[in-house]
Amino acid sequence: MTRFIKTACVRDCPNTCSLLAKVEGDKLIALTGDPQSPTNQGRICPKCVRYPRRVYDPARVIYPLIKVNGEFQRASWDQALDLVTERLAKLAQTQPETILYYQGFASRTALKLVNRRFFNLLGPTTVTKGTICGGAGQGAQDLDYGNRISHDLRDHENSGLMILWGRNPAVSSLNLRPVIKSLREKGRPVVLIDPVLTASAPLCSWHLAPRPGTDADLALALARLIFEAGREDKEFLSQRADNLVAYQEMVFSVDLATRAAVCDLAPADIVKLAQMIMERGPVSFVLGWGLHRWQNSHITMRSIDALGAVAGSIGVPGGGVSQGFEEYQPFDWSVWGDELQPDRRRLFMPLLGEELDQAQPPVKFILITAGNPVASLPDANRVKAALSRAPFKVVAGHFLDDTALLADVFLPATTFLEEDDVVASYGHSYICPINQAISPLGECRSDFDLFMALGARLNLADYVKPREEWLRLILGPTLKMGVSLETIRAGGAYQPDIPHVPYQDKRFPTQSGKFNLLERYEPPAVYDADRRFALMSTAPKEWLCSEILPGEHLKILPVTVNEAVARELGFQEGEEVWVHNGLGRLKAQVRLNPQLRPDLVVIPRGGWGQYDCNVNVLTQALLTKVGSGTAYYQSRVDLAKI
Ligand SMILES: Nc1nc2c(c(=O)[nH]1)N[C@H]1C(S)=C(S)[C@@H](COP(=O)(O)OP(=O)(O)OC[C@H]3O[C@@H](n4cnc5c(=O)[nH]c(N)nc54)[C@H](O)[C@@H]3O)O[C@H]1N2
Ligand SMILES: Nc1nc2c(c(=O)[nH]1)N[C@H]1C(S)=C(S)[C@@H](COP(=O)(O)OP(=O)(O)OC[C@H]3O[C@@H](n4cnc5c(=O)[nH]c(N)nc54)[C@H](O)[C@@H]3O)O[C@H]1N2
Ligand SMILES: [Mo]
Repeated sequence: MTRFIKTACVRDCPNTCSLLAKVEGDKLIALTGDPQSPTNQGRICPKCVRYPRRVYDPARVIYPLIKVNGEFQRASWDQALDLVTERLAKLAQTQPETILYYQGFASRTALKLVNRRFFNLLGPTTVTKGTICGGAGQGAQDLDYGNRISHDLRDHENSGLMILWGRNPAVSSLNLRPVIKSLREKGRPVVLIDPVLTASAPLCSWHLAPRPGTDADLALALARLIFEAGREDKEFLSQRADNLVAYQEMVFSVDLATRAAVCDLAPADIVKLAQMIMERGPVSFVLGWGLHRWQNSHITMRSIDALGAVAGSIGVPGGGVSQGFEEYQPFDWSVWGDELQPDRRRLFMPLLGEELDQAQPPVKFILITAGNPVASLPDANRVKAALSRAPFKVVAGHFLDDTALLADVFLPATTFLEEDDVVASYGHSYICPINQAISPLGECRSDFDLFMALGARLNLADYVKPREEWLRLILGPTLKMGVSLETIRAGGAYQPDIPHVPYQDKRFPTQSGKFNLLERYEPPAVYDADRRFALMSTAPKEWLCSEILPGEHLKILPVTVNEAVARELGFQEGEEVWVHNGLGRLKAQVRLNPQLRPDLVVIPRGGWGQYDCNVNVLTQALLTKVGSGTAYYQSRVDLAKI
């Protein structure tokens, strides 16, 4: 008998698509987009279409493994959990700070909140702080608005002009693509600002490719041109914004030619864009994660927020500077339990290698769920070495990826098709159900069941509760607003407290109640300036983060290079070269592109080191100055003949 079960994709992606799982007997046959979903409206991305292959891939590990003399051996859950709890219990009593919990970004569901609670109940264990995903944007926008809230996707339809800034919707934003199409059909321009010539460029009316990391200068130059034309939103700036004098001083302190030189754009192009902003409003600025991965990301993001204010975009239908949503917004964060351990040690996730090397007392036990830090964190060689040195590692996941290979105990996790849960999104405000479609494969267990089992073994009072009970506790704030769990399970519901158009009353949860204009410019931070190319290790179309099937890794990673530069260096199309810097080197195959900026190369992120496909052997572990994010795109490399 064929059944269709409503569920949603839980991976780190702004779309969080509602899905229909087609199931026959207990077998997942296919995933399709849920046509009743107001967000993806039946659409589905190629990665989700292929996901059933991931569920059933023969390389998926579906039994617990314990490493004996360097080799993994199949074990029972009891054996694995006995080993884990024996170690945990001993350290929790004597040196809880030597226990580290690392929670990755692969699954962003409601019930994941209980994972960290377990470690908080155990004592002052060590956890991570900072993020490898979107921290910089949230941190920067919180400074300007008091709280980052974006315009609903449906409101973008009201825009007169959309500016996609550091975002690659052809790859990462399935739900934005119909909006882009519809705006263009209505004759409203969509401008892309991205140093890289991406697959999104053909979807847009115009593509501007500034020097990487220099967008703040572009935003400030645009603001100056709008002021000079006397077309700024005077009412908002004078009544509802703070720091106007300092901001204007900063804007006028540098002329157009100088700013244009910083971002390596033609002054005439900046003038043209300024004219579009003045004539085509309301303007929606839609920011991507490419802007997050720089030490001075906050300056970029805040100067675009300020440009939005100058352009009259804030709190206006069809306007806004939209960057994302808080995916844990509908849930009760106190379940996380961090306030139980205010004085505990926290290691920066983006600097994990260095942090582990320097940790005193050293970390002795690491548990990793839903993450593959060796492939995903910057400075992979250091991360791998530091994790290897830690005496005992437990990894819960799906495959023997680079991180799992280092584990002493591997615990087989379910995929979202095998679980009941709820998920919200950082790209929209629709809460989606995760309804179990099939039984867990082999002996796989959800993280939830794993932590309940650990909690039971360690007698953690008040922690071991049925799934349903935890879900209702976590969803407390949403249930209180009148959305029932049953409604969510039946398909989903919008978060009632998130407006289509935020800040329409022009009141902000900042100290003064006003919008904060950026006061102080900082030039783009430079690292490794002597190396020739900026390394853009961006999201590829074919896979998501490091979720690649063992059989589907490329034989060799491509490195896209400007054609003229490659010729000057003596490289041919298809040639294998070393991409290198002070951190490491990677063999890659040259792809020539005549239109790419000459000062950068592009290599897709997510590949595994065990297949020589990990670009993060070349990325610097650098923190963003605001939001504790990761400045991946600030890394620089050279190319060399093999
Ligand atoms: N297919 C696929 N989809 C994905 C992912 C994936 O790996 N594969 N990853 C998911 C995740 S985890 C996330 S966080 C999102 C990310 O979604 P996106 O933000 O769309 O992805 P990125 O590739 O990180 O960056 C977007 C663009 O920013 C550009 N960029 C980099 N630096 C700058 C800069 O200084 N200025 C400007 N203007 N642009 C810059 C890059 O060239 C890139 O094309 O996508 C999600 N979706
Ligand atoms: N060079 C470079 N590197 C980057 C980026 C970049 O722009 N450039 N972007 C970064 C970004 S935005 C992100 S979000 C990160 C993502 O990096 P990570 O946080 O490492 O996440 P993933 O690679 O998606 O997943 C890792 C593993 O989690 C396991 N998993 C999936 N679901 C579950 C589950 O429910 N439970 C358990 N226990 N395991 C599960 C899967 O086996 C998967 O292999 O990568 C970052 N890395
Ligand atoms: Mo991400």
